[in-house]
Amino acid sequence: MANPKEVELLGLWVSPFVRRVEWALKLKGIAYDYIEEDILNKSALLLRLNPVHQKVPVLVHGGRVICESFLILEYIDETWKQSPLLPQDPYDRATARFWASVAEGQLLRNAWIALCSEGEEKERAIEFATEALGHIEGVIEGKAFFGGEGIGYLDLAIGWVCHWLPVWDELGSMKICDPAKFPAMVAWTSRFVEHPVIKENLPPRDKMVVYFRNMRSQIMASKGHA
Ligand SMILES: N[C@@H](CCC(=O)N[C@@H](CS)C(=O)NCC(=O)O)C(=O)O
Repeated sequence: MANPKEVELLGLWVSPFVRRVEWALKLKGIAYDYIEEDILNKSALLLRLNPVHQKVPVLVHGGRVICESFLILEYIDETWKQSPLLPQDPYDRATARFWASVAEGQLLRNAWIALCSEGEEKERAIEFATEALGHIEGVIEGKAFFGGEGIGYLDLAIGWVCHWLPVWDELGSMKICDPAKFPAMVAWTSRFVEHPVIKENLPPRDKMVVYFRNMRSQIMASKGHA
């Protein structure tokens, strides 16, 4: 039988979805083996473990497989109770999940579309992303972290805004996370990246710029943009 304590993570260095899982494991002090995937040449292991989406992150715990980063965060929180990530109160838990889904479905999705598009499509995506960020600004106002005094589930869910969004903003010549419009979010990003677990587990910015610049060029070329 598989060792029930054994934890493995299939990941990709530049993925915000993978990093949020790593942050959770590290905040809780869970040791794990990390396996880097090449998503352009997916391993037989990844295809076997995540045949439905064929994406990282994939967590394997004692031989059992969990896919999808938000579900992995919930699994980690329920399996290792120390340093809880989700709030205890059911209403607060539902609210945290709601905002995580808004941040993913509206902010992240549209920030990515804005990065990889031009003209009207880009403008519309920036508008949707900005609107979502405005709602999220209202949630963080007056708080140190989305989780209250410390980092919680929603901080990890939105954490990509601190390190990925500025790179996308730069490469896409846009300013979705504008300090003049979203001062509370910008203050939160500074607090979030100062946490040692986050600070020590961010991909190098210069490598990210190269990676996303190439990815953007390929996507733009496939859409017929220069
Ligand atoms: N909703 C997924 C998204 C995961 C995702 O998109 N992962 C990317 C890496 S950043 C991937 O594996 N892409 C491979 C592919 O699209 O074929 C999650 O939250 O885990």
